[in-house]
Amino acid sequence: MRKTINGNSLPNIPWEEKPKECSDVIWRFSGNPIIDRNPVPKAARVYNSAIVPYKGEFAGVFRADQKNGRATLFAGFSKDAIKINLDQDPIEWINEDGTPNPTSFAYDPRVVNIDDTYYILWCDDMNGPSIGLGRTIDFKTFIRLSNPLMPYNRNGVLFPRKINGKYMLLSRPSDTGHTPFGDIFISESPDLVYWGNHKHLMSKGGKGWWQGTKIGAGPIPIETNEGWLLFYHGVSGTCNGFVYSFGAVILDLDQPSKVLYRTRDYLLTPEKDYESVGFVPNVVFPCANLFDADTGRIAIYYGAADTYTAIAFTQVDELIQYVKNNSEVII
Ligand code: BMA
Repeated sequence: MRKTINGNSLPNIPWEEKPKECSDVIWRFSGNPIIDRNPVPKAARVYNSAIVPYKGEFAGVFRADQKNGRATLFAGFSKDAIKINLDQDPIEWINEDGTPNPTSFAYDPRVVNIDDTYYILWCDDMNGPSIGLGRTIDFKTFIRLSNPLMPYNRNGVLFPRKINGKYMLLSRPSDTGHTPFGDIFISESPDLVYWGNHKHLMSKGGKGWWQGTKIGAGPIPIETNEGWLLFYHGVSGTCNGFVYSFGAVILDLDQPSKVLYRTRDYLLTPEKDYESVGFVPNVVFPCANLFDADTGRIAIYYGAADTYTAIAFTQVDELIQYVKNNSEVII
């Protein structure tokens, strides 16, 4: 039988079958949250983080807010992608020539493996929020590259391969604060240095109030035979502040600037205590997914309440069917 996901088999990703009483297409890991407060002395809260397969096990780049409140990135390793061994100290970024090039703040990392290199994108400080880009091959030495786009911008997500000979980048132009607006755009580059052919990809809003204020790309898109499957967060404004939920969209494989299907309703919204109580209540913010092409299992890693790291599961065929059947495409 033809597999739906075009990717590697990864039978060792975390997985739990859907509970019998669950009628949703996404369900939470019973061991959530997987990272509690203060996991190492310098990290107070670890959330909105990225994990990838690495040498038969897993490695990642984790957002940790330190005890001075500043957001920083830490590397971490894991045998099972559940128990994370976080480094004791933040990543020390260097330039290509080895000179130090520290970040003043860094948050919401995404990591993508292209050929032998792992590229990291994060929200960087370039006289205000912008998209940072760096690379590593071993999660020990981290090299900073030039910022792909002008500030102000957040939620940079790179596709896992070139499409029609170009690297493709999703982003969400923003402001310097907590940004009360925002759509997703797509840009392309031949070399990860020069970016252009910028296009608007999708708007906030539609019937779904859950995504009425702003949206932003989440984990690295998954290549399926129905298109690129991308989880994204959607934000609604309430009397009590923003609420972050997430949904999914399917983009055309050869022309990813074309939206084929998009969830009308959220897939996951803050409901559990670890999602609705914390440093910033009512936030689920996905930044990574692990998947097994053989079984179609997907484990989504999301930050909860800007305090914890959690996992949710879905199965690709069931999810794609759901998105197609419950779609509202808002360009
Ligand atoms: C966004 C980002 C995320 C955070 C969210 C909720 O602007 O800063 O890191 O999870 O706000 O506070």
